[in-house]
Formats: sequence, C-alpha cells, structure tokens
Amino acid sequence: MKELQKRAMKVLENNWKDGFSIPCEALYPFQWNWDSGFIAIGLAHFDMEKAIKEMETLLDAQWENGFIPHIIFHTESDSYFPGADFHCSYLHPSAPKKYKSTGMTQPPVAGFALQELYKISKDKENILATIEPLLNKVYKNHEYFYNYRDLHNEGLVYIYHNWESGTDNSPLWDDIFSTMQSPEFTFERRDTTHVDASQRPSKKEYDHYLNIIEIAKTHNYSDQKIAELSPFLVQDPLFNTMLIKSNESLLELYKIIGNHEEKIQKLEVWQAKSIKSFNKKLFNKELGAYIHYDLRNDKPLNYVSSSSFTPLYAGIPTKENADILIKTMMEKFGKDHQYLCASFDPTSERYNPKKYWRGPVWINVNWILYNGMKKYGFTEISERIKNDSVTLVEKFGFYEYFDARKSEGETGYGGNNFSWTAALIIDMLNDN
Ligand code: 2M8
Repeated sequence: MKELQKRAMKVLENNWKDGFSIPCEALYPFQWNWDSGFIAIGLAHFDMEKAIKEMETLLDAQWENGFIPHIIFHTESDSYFPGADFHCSYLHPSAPKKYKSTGMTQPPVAGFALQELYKISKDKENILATIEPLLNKVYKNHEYFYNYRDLHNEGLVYIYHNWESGTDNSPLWDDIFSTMQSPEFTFERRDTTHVDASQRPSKKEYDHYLNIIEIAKTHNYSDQKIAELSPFLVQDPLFNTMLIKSNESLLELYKIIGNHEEKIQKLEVWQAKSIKSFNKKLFNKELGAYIHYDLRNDKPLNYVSSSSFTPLYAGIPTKENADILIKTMMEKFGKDHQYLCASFDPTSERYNPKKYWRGPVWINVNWILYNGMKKYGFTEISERIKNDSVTLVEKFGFYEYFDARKSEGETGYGGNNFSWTAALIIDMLNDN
C-alpha cells in the first residue's frame, strides 16, 4: 500500500467521532451532509462498517418530509459559528426532536455515495441488504426535492442559500448579494480564529448569509415561503448534477435489488425531465460551459466555474457539448502553469487564488471531474486531474483547498487534515 494512502487513512481515523466524521478539527466540529457522502467512499476502502455507519447517521437525521439537513450538531462546541442556537431547525414542523441541525441542505450526494459503497464491497449480497433501507430514505429525499424545490416543474431544483451550494463564497453569488440590503449583524466569527482571514469570506458576506437564514426562520423554514421570499434562489448545475447522478444510482441499484417498480418509474420520469431542462436552460454555447440560473431575478449568471464542468459526471452533456466543455476548461483552467481545476474562472477579475471558493482547487470537485472525464473517454485529462490532486496533497498535505498556480503554491489553505481530501485521494489511488 502506498505511503500516501496510509497517511490518508490516519486522517480519517482521527476525524472519526463515534458514528460519524467531522470534516476537520476545530474549524468544522460537526457532521456535514455532502462531506459525509465523500468520506464514506474513502472509508469503504478499509473499513466498510464505518462507511455504512457514516451514511446511517446522516440519514437518521432526515426530516419527516424527506429533507436532509446540511449540518447535524451531534455535540456542543463553541469553535464554530453559526451553531445550532442560531439555526433553530426546530422551527420547522417536520424537524425531528432527536437532532439539532440547520434548516438548509447541501448537494445530494448520498445516492451515488451508497452506490460507491456497493461497488467497493466484496460481499455484494450483504451490502445490498444493508443499504436498501438507506436507498429508500434517499429516494424520499429526492421526492422532497421534486415536490418542494422545483418551482416551475421543469426538473431543476433550486437552492435558497449559498451554503446549500457547498461553494459558499463563489464570485457567482456577488451579483445576488449586490441586490440585498442586509443588516449588520453583531456576532463573533470563529472560522477566522482557525484560518487566516484572507482565506475566508468577508464580514459583509457573512451578513448576507445570516440575513437569508433570518428570513427563512421568520417563516419557520417553510418551503413555500422561502420560494416566495428568499432573496437567494438559484438553480445550480453542481447541485442538480449531484441529484441527477444520485437518481441514476438509485435506478441502477433498485433494478439489481428488484421489487421497486413504482420508484423506478418515478425516477425515470424525473431523470428524463431533469436532463432535458438542464441542457436547455443551463448550457451557454457562447461561454462553452454550463452556468447557474438566478431564479429570483430571473436571469442566467454567465460565469464559468469548476461547477460548470461537473455535469460530465452525471452523463448530462452530449458528446459534442462534452468536447466543448473540455476545450473551455483547458483554455481557461488547464494551462501548463496551472493545477486543475481552479474553482472559479482564472481569467476573470473576480478570481482570487487564495480565497476559499473564489479560486482555489478543491479535491472533491476534482474527484467529480475525474470520474466525469473518464466516463466520456477523456483519459489524458482525467489522468492529469488525478495526478494534480495527488501532487498537491503529496507536496502540501491533506488541506481543505490549494492554490492552482504552480509557481505560487507554498502551502495548502484552509483546514488541514481535512477528511474529504483524504477520503477521495484514497479512492483515486485505488482506481486504475
Ligand atoms: C464549508 O462550509 C461551511 C458551511 O457549510 C462553512 O464555511 O462554515 C464549505 O466548503 C462546504 O462545502 C463544506 O461542506 C463545509 C464543511 O467541509 O465547509
């Protein structure tokens, strides 16, 4: 076994907290939704029991209406803001009494994460029986999305907060925040006590983040009211790709298991509608990339980010559009002096190579792109993105994010000993 894999396993072992993993010490001391899915994939390579437990714990926090929260506050900790007392998920009538959580969600990775567990497992029969009840929860979650988050019944679901996107402070959101008059909140930041402020969002941005939550809380996190009133309402290509890929995983697994006809039919209808609208509404030919759509202000957000290329992972683009995507990526993000793949267009004025989701490379997105490129047969570039990911981690450690500029990078950024970085490096090292 490679030395790097051993080190990665150690990171995951240290971040394991009795039933779930934290993304990293101090900076993120609770369970995060999409982190858990990626972490489970890494765990599955050396400890399947923990991998399953990670998913069970996440899905145990599901609400009665199918919703799965973005953070589950299993323990008390004052090293993170905003905590359970700010989010007040109990305001929603469907929230369980058992867990404190947020009232927002994150990219729905659980479906494909469970399929990865199935693929990695050596005992196919056993794993299918174990994950079947979990798949049913994920199905219920997708039902929630299509029932409550698909405003125009077009198969594209919205997010109502930038924290739901996972790409928290992407320059994409600047246009939306400029339409908002958020009050100045008084609060104590905790993230900037763990990480240099130059690598984190600004106070003004946090005011917007808190403002959107306050609006949702005023209406007890009612989906209907949020759709009506939230100043942030976006159809995000990364988020919808995760949903479509997870639909596909549910379909494939249900077909193997058998006796799930009704669900299969429903999934096929969702899938066809989603993919059609996705290509029609979110592909921008001039930019040669998928874009986000601002539903609140009814306009496309015409920017290229690493999210623009993720639809490859769910087989959404035609072969012709896949070629266009790769061309755009190589021209803007893939020059010899750059590691793939910066999180935002390096040729844009808004690009910041050190600041969180405004430019740095993230290993979870690289993993999504790696698998997407492989699917379409772009072998050379998929190998490059894997090698770039491994090189960055070998050089700097298991950081949260990295500088895409080869000349500038002296260290990784954000949290260190970061779980999904470790987990997905393990998965890529084991994929030949
Ligand atoms: C980051 O987000 C959290 C809020 O959810 C934060 O900054 O406090 C994002 O990178 C998000 O995608 C990730 O899931 C989370 C935990 O790793 O950290």
